[in-house]
Amino acid sequence: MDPPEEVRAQLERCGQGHLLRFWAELDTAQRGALLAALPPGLGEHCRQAAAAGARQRGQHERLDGRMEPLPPELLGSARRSGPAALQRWEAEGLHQISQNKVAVLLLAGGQGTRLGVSYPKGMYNVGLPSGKNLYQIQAERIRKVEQLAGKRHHCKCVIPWYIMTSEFTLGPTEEFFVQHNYFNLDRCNVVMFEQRMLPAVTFDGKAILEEKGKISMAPDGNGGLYRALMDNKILDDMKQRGIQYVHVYCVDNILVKMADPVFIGFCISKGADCGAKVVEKAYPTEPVGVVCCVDGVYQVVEYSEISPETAQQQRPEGGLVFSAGNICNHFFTVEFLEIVAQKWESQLKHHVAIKKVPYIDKEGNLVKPLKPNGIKLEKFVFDVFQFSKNFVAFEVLREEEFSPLKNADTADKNTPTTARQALLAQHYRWALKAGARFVDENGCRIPEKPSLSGTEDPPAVCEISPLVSYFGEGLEVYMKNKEFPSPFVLDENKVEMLENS
Ligand code: UD2
Repeated sequence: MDPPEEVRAQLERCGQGHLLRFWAELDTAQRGALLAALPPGLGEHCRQAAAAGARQRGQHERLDGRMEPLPPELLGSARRSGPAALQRWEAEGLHQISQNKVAVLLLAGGQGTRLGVSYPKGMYNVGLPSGKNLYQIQAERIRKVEQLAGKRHHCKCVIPWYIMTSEFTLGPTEEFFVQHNYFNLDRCNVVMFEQRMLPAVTFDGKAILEEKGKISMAPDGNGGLYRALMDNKILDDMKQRGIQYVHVYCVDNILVKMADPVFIGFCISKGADCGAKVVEKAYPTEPVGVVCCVDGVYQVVEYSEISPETAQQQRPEGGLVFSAGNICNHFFTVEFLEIVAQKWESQLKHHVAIKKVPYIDKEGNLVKPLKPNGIKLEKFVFDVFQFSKNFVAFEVLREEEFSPLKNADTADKNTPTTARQALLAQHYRWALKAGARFVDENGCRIPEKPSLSGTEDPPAVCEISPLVSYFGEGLEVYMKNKEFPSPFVLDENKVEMLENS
């Protein structure tokens, strides 16, 4: 059987006739699947990708001369603010949570290529004593902060969890949540939806076949969020539930404060429609975007798009000029998301990623290229900051809030080991602050090390379940002046035992 004549003619016209090269070898199902997968606007997409790729390989768009750091009045800070302000923001955040006006939205459509696992990153277990994976930690933090807000305001409240997945991650993520009984969340409050995919394209503008009957597709970037919100009627769902504020975050930060009341309260108290959490950048080439102004408009310049010279610029008093490191934790009002989705989504720019894309050559062999051969276009979630009427940024302490899992343990940064260390260092600090003491297997006191950095092993291993404490609060009652072995896991069962002891 020949492909429908008009399809062949259409593909030939837009320079994509090669996609039917192996038609004769495909069975009926494969033929059907190939035709069904031909995306609308394929020719235009391939033209755009090749042009963008050529521009990028020539030179990055030069933003350097146009970049300015964030004005200080726009940058709130957990470090520089006194306890009264922090408590005020936290109270505001908890109040909004208790009113069921806050949701969290996870960006989980990425492929996790750098970590090198074939399953979604959220399922990863970094080797904590409890064996918890990232999804479980996040789910338990949601439950705890719901509890804190409910207790303070004498009510029961819900933080819906929206999870954006892609063709690669939806199936396994759903299955994982079912297997784990949705980590004891009510499953009607966990809403998974899918982002779109785009074809990978060669430098000369041809869509790439990864199998004889299959085009190589990749998710359209975490900025695909805005299209996906519309495609899946997620904003309608939010409005039906009365949600007004959304905390958007990326999957791999083991220290993420889910629905962080302080951040949410800060943004609301400033009347912001859009906000970004930042940490001070650790070193010039750290792979985090910088939040800054370009031509007077707030935006993030991604680590792959900033020049080394600009990244290295120093302030006269010391420290980097562009130091506001994006940690992919954003605040949006639902109203702002609606305006973006309806009015601005189509104007979001495509960023170019040049990648090694496996392909089927003319003879029908699968080739794994050693050099980059393909262009993937992606939108970025933060590219909507420019449309904000009132943008704010909020600086938090790295050791308390940011330790991303990006690479396998063969790398020296952002690995399972560094993520585990960061979490255990934090919990050790919390335990010491609550008055705990640790002893070794002979009952001897383990010398304390209160000023522990996030990148070394604490002298005693103590993991605190998020179901017991969200951010170090309420631990004195279980830990003050008590001795604990190392390793020690403070979970709900232990809490019960300690209460009865
Ligand atoms: C992201 C930020 C970067 C910095 C860093 C901190 C973007 C574009 N860049 O860089 O500025 O803050 O994180 O850790 O936000 N994702 C999707 N769909 C996609 C692609 C990615 O949902 O098509 C998700 C992915 O699953 C992850 C998040 O977006 O949760 C960030 O993706 P990444 O890890 O590839 O981003 P990275 O580290 O390059």
